[in-house]
Amino acid sequence: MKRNRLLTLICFLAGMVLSAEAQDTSASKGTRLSLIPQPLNVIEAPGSFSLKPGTSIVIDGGDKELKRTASILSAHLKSLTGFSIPVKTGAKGNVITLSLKDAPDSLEKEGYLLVSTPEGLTLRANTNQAIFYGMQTIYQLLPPNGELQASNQITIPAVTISDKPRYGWRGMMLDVCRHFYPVDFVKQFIDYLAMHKMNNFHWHLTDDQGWRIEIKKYPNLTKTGAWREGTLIGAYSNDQKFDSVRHGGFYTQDQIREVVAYAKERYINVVPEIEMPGHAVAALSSYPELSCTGGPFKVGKTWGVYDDVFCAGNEKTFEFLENVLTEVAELFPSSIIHIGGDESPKTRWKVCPKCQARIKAEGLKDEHELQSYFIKRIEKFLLTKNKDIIGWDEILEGGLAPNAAVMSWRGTEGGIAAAKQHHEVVMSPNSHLYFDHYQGKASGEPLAIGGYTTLERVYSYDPTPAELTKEEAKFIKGVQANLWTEYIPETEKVEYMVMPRMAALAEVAWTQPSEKNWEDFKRRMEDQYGRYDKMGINYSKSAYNVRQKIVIESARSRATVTLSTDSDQPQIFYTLDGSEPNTGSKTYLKPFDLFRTATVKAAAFKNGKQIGKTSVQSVVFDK
Ligand code: TNX
Repeated sequence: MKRNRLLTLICFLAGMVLSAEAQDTSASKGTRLSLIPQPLNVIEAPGSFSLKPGTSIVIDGGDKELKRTASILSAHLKSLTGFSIPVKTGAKGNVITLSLKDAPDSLEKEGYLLVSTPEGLTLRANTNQAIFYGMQTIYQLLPPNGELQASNQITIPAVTISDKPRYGWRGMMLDVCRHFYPVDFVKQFIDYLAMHKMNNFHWHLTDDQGWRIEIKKYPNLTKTGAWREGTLIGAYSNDQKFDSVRHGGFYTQDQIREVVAYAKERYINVVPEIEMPGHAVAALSSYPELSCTGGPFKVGKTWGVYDDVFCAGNEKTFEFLENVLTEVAELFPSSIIHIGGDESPKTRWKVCPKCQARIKAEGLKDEHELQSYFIKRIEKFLLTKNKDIIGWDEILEGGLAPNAAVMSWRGTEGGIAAAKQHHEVVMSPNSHLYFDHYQGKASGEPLAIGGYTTLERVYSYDPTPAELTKEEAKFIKGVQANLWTEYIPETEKVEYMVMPRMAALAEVAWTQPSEKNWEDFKRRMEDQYGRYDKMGINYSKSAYNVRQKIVIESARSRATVTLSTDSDQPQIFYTLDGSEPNTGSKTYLKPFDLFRTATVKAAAFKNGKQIGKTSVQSVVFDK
């Protein structure tokens, strides 16, 4: 009888998962929840589940991984409540149940079902990975502030959540070559991915300015290639100046294994990137015989694209790369390896006798086909190691390797072309997902490479291009953002550039378009900022900066000013006389008109305190 009731409930909930589009759960007024990414289906109910002394976590017996997840949950809840919530394999009373049994098939591999009632809280899924995601949701159901310790009870609102992700590849790339970050920070970065329900960490390990992975067979890669004698000061310009501070570092193979294991415990796959044939100056400084000219070379001190690349005519290049990739394939369990392929000038190849001989011998049309030959050969080798390849969209030029997946960065065209050819695609266009770009007006931001990618712009991105048919769209495996680190020397700045845009990315990657809602996202972000605060993350507060849109109508000698932010219902105050705005200044309620020269200074306030930077815009009326 009891079991029948359970089955009925499960069938009902399974139906709920499938009929997600019919429900409108987002932006529900009066909600007590602030979940990021927004789940597929949320039904709130009155009442709540209470964590109190005597509460326990019950798991299925015999599953070690489930036990580990339950212990993490237990430790987290203890840190909040002060009392212990033990993990058991059977208990009655006030319990949190984590179970891999009886979860609806419709949840697939990464979906979970969470039911919180005054009687208990139950989390079900088909895999431990999905239980882990459900646990992230439980964390977000807890009050985000620090007042928990005071009471002897914490409540979790009564709610039924059935959830699963939109895409199977939800990731972020971190470039550790332009600037090197210690292992502990890499782990922290992985923690950030995990809390946002992401599952791929793309680790950009080799580039012109540094080789960052120990390769036993080629010690010079890290003896020479991991260090540069200085770094460009300030922004890239024609008149470059360098500091003379030796910069570098690398990860030993033990450290790599440690990071991979750490990520695995958080259900994150680590995709290593070994760049070829371009972005290879650090490798060529270590082994100049692998170039077309023979060198010598120095590890890059400036940014951009270097002409010296691996020689495609030299058999030694392939021997070297195959040996490197053999060690890489052993270190990383990932079924896919990133081989770069971007920004590889053909300057040297055009005049290199060996490269030209190869073009002739292989019957290739030009240097683009030579690059295609290069990548195909590497793909063939990696298939012997049971690894597929993914490369930047330049690998389309001269013909895609038969099994290659494409990472579309120069907009979405490469991704669209690859999907049409039935190759798998990960979207990471620089138009929306380059977190090295400015997230606010440059004058109010630390130095960045360029661009203008606000929180709202990230949020607005849809990884599945409208141009694709339903069949072709299946090849869009997912989405990731990239953090290139030319201008990011410190880990604090990594956090600043990545957060909170990672929250918007998480929702782009996880949430179905029907459940996305920018207005509601801004509301939920207020609690997310609280979570970041508690974790001590140096996130950017640029979403609180006021944007000024000024539309000039010359015929009427009128300028209309619209003020906005990327935050929830900001209180905006402004002045027109050049003075600093404060809570006594004019309150912004709606767009207003100017008829004479003015300097608009505006800022957002919360509880009487300024929360964003003051934005300044002058409007000059000239007779
Ligand atoms: C292009 S995106 C690059 C990187 C730079 C980045 C800066 C890509 C595949 N290549 O080497 O760091 O632009 O935004």
